[in-house]
Amino acid sequence: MFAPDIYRQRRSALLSLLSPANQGLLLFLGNEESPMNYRDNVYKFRQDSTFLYFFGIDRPGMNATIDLADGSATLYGEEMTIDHVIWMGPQPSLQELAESSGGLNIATPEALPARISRGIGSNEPLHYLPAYRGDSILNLIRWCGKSQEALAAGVSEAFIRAVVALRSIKSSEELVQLEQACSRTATMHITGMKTAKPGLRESDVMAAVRRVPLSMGADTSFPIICSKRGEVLHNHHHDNLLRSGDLLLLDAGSESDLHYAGDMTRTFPVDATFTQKQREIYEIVLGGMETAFGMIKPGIAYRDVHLAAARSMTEGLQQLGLMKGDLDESVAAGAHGVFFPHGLGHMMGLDVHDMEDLGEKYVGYTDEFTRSTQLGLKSLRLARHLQEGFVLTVEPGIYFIPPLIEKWKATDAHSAFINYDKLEAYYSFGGVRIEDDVLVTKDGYKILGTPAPKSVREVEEMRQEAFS
Ligand SMILES: [Mn+2]
Repeated sequence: MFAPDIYRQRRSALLSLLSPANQGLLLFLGNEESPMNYRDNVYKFRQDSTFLYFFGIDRPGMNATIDLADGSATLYGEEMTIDHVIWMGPQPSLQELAESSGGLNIATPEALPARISRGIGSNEPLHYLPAYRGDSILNLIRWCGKSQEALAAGVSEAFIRAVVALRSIKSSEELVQLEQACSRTATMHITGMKTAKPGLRESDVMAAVRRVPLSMGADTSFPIICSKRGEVLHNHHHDNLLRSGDLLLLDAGSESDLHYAGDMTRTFPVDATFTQKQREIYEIVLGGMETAFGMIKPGIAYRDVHLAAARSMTEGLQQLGLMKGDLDESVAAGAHGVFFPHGLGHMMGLDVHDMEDLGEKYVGYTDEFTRSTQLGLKSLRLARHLQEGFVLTVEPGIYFIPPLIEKWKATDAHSAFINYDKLEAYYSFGGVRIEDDVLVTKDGYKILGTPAPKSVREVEEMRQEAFS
């Protein structure tokens, strides 16, 4: 945990954003253990990130409230009994947890539904965030006596906006965690580059990469994507055999000690060097990334950065003869979407897609931006103007997705901008994505974590190590 003062300060910052304009009770739902196949055989526990942010208590079965009337904060949980101690060893008491969290009242789990129903009885507003786990939703239904639909409609927008405002700006102690997560993440990618070779399976590389955070007492921040079919954007299968001539896409990240995320992608040849075709596409993606870096600073809309990266990659694809026509018209029409069907990046923090549970329309979009329906732009999770202290990903990519190309080709979609007859030669190419994590600074940006090879030369040099 951070020092107790940090949590106290975060709660008082939240209070000053919400009161006195709002009255009532703020409810923070912690996460429960989650069963895999029977109750006691559970997935790895992951605490809710907003709960971690305001309370830091990394234990299942905890909930908390803050009373807007007097600012009092209460932790609800079960005290450890001798039965718990037999199975889990000595654990901190509720009182100790409350003190390490900067001072909280403590109460039994049963006191929470009693407190909520007392509030409902006196028409006190209950402020809660969108629930995303089945047991949290069931608890809310039981405690509030409302349907799931009514509860989903009744989430507190003021609460969401205040949490997003605080969690969006990373403090110095959070940046230490994010640097740690990103450095571990860089080590995962270097390990992947040192491991892959023809004859191994994707799962061999995935296991070597996964070992990095595990050996540091942490775990991944999301399921690893390690695939020679890079054009399948979220491919979680690892059963392909790596062969000479393949390109391997690795999208993986570690958590820090306090569960902050890293999220990087590297794409490299299964051989020691890129083929000419691979290098050409790789350089175009890298150019898109450099274009994006050149623009990142406070005040710029990330939607404009996304479009500039798309323009840079469209220009590269035109030079290669895969695209054609007027550059600006092509970008405006979204013709590049067939190659780059996702967004340039997303916010990152305690969650790899930071605060996605609270709603992208509050996190990545502000009232000035509406979501586009264009392929690619519609998947952009971050459009808003950047501020100093934001942490976000930059992740351009170019993919050759035969079913998508065939679908567009069949209707002559954007045929003024795409040379469909040249694309068949790329149907087995796969895809290239390159991703780094950056902090928006006062006048620019800073890449987080220790460096991982990225230029063609750096990647090929690191790949030599797999063969030596
Ligand atoms: Mn990402």
